[in-house]
Amino acid sequence: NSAHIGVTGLAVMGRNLARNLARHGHRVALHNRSAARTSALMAEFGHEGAFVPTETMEQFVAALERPRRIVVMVKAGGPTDAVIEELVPLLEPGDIVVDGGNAHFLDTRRREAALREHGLHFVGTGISGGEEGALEGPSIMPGGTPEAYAILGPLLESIAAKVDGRPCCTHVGPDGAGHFVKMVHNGIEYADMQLIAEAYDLLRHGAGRQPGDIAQIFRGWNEGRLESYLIEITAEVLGHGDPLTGHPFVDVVEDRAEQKGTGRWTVQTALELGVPVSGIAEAVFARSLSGSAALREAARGLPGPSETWLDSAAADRFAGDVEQALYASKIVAYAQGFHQIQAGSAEYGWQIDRGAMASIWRGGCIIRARFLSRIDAAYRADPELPTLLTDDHFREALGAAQSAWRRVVSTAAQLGVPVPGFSSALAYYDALRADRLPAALVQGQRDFFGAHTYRRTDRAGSFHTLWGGDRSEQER
Ligand code: NBP
Repeated sequence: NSAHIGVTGLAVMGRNLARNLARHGHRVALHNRSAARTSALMAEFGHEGAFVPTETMEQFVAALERPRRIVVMVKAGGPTDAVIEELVPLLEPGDIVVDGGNAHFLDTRRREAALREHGLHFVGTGISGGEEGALEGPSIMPGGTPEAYAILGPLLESIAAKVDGRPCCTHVGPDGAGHFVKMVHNGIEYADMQLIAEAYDLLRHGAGRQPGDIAQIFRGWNEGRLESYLIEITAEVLGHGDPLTGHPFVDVVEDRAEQKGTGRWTVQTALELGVPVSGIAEAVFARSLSGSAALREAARGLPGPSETWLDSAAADRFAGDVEQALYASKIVAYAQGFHQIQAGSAEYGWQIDRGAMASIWRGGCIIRARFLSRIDAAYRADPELPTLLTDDHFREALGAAQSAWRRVVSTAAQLGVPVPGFSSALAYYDALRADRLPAALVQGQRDFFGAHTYRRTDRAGSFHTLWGGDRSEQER
């Protein structure tokens, strides 16, 4: 009567994953550092399925069929290492340790290499969907070896969200690939949330709409191509009234956005890889700016434009323009995220199938959206697509949206509404499609002050101009 799988770490995520596994007919061994969580789970939900509660790590390991499948669901960082250290001496070659926490992919690479030395599989696994997703069906992004996936995959697929009958779970690639993709997922989530927030801000402080009306506009958008979990919950939040004051909820919440750090990791990693994820970076910076209380207080009186509202006819047309700008900017944000996956995959030799990532994000996770089927289709049509922007569907959508997009960004600038997400997305679009970039001038400046050399458009080799001398050109 051995358990099929074990979960150690039974806080909100681990507890719900264990229940999800049990509900799908798997016998689940349970363990937590403090036994109180295990007994609480048994008392409340023990009737939901076949659980094997254990109190010590030895009992937990002994309760599992071999090769053992152990999901570690503890606080990321030191606690994960502590649990691994405790587990490893108790395991046997071929056993599989799954880290379902939000680990940094470089930690996952380190742990995978260390466990491989012991003949153990280490499967760093991104799990998105929060508390509810863990119970009802998350999007699951497992890394590690194909051998481990062959043994583990069917269980994970059974508890993942399903879209069109397909599980939102697939083997992402070796070692840290799963946690890398989860990280980029979160980065895209930051960008998407920022863009939606900017759309709200424009409708509120440009077009003068009230939160309840904007909620209606978002509900309408959620019937179309923008249909997504984030748009849906935005309408819910905007439509909510504060029970205490009767004011719109959004007006009584402090306007300082917090972060746990995965967006920052995405940007830091992108900087290392040299991938321009400007939309994700702007979203992370926008949260930092919102939290810069002293700066904002000091700057409050700075002059703004004299014109601060659209007239009513323009305001009526504006919502349609904002929808176009939001869709176009969203395409850019996802294009940047998928570029980062491509670059990470190339750097670490992961061979990540980008279409499959779009496919497993269609359900269960925070960025789930109708739109992701389009991305899946784009990569199925051309697995080597250099950027999503040039896929036929997205090219057409961007072409159709661009004049509205430009009107929205220029209106925002005129009215003084900050739209770093919309405007950086448009700048990225215009920069990528430009025939010539002013980077040529930057190269000239670098050569002038630092003799950093430049390449010519008409000849091979590196060159330096004697700026301080007769301005002749030398080949370097
Ligand atoms: P927490 O991140 O709050 O971690 C609490 C768990 O870690 C408890 O079981 C606790 O045991 C255990 N733990 C700690 Br803290 N230090 C330990 C140690 N030194 N040795 C053994 N166990 C230790 O739990 P969570 O919110 O369920 O999240 C679990 C993981 O899933 C995290 O990595 C999180 O980033 C990730 N994640 C969370 C979400 C979400 O929406 N919450 C979504 C996706 C991923 P104790 O009970 O004895 O204190």
